[in-house]
Amino acid sequence: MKIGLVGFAGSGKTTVFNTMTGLDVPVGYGGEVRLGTVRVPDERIDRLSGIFSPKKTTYAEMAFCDVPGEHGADKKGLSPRGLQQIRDQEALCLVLRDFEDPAADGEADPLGDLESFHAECVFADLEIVEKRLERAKKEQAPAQEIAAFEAARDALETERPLRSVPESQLDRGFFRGFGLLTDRPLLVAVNVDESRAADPMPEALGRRIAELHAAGLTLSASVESDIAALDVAEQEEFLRDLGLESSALDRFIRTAYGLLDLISFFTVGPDEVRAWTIRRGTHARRAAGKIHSDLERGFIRAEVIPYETFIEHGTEGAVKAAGKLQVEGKEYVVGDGDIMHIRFNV
Ligand SMILES: Nc1nc2c(ncn2[C@@H]2O[C@H](COP(=O)(O)OP(=O)(O)OP(=O)(O)O)[C@@H](O)[C@H]2O)c(=O)[nH]1
Ligand SMILES: [Mg+2]
Repeated sequence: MKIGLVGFAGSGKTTVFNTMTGLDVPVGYGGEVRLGTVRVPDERIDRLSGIFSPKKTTYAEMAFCDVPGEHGADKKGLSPRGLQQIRDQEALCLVLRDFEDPAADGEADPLGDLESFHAECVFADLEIVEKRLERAKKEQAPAQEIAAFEAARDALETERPLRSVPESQLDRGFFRGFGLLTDRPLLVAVNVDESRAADPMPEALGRRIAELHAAGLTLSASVESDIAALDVAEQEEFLRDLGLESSALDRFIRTAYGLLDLISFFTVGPDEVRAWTIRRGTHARRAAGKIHSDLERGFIRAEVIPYETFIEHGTEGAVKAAGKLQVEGKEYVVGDGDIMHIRFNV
């Protein structure tokens, strides 16, 4: 599962990517598609680790892909190659330039860039959908299939992203594997100038992002990269001077994680406190299989303590004594932050 950092040339994608991954990919050059692993910050894991003092603490991870912008003549266009690189991503994080850069062509225009990117994606999707619709009609495909393509075409013709069309009006089963861009979850990161790092999201941009059924946030990539280079004590002072409460990068990563509909459950003990990643809606038995296939195969039951319940009582013993330990079967839908202990027999 990977999330692509996409956008036009020089918007700050690689700067964000380097800061998140700790890698050192050259900035300002376009370059190749790069994949990196990012630790998902989680205060709950910090806290559990403080309580259990385990030998090892393991955070959830997710993969980010740095997709270079296309430099050159048609600067706001996307070439077939560029489009393909974007289609390979499961969710999109559009980085918009909102800082002045003498090396870039023209003034920063984040709203204009958002519109251009959206228009490109709509156009690319429409081309695919129309072709499929034509073929479905020719081959006398079932009525539902034709209706699904027509619903998609109607949305796209009015420039609505497919992600805004509810499941009840669009049978997505017919679109699997087409790589439709406007159906991908979208996070819009407005990369603002250092001097505006603490400013809220400009209203017009925020409104448009909401209309596109996307998530949005502002950050200053260069500030984030400066923060990452400091030690913890210095970081706090630096943030305070800028009028920031916390690094935007953590929020960015967490939002991206949520965008993929991912949640974490935890295992705790003296050896390791660990976050495990699952899709929202996963059943206990499947979730157990994340830890080890034996746990899925020989699953008997899950002993579950929601994170908040654990914090309220302080220890596993106190939770049990209060009668709050949940004993759940294989069909239990695991919740975000559940502390799980799997009983199994193989
Ligand atoms: N002032 C300022 N400069 C930035 C910021 N973010 C990136 N830059 C600069 O903008 C230039 C382009 O940054 P990159 O991170 O390489 O941008 P990119 O989106 O990866 O560019 P391409 O991959 O070529 O599309 C570099 O010189 C960065 O140092 C920022 O928040 N503020
Ligand atoms: Mg780059």
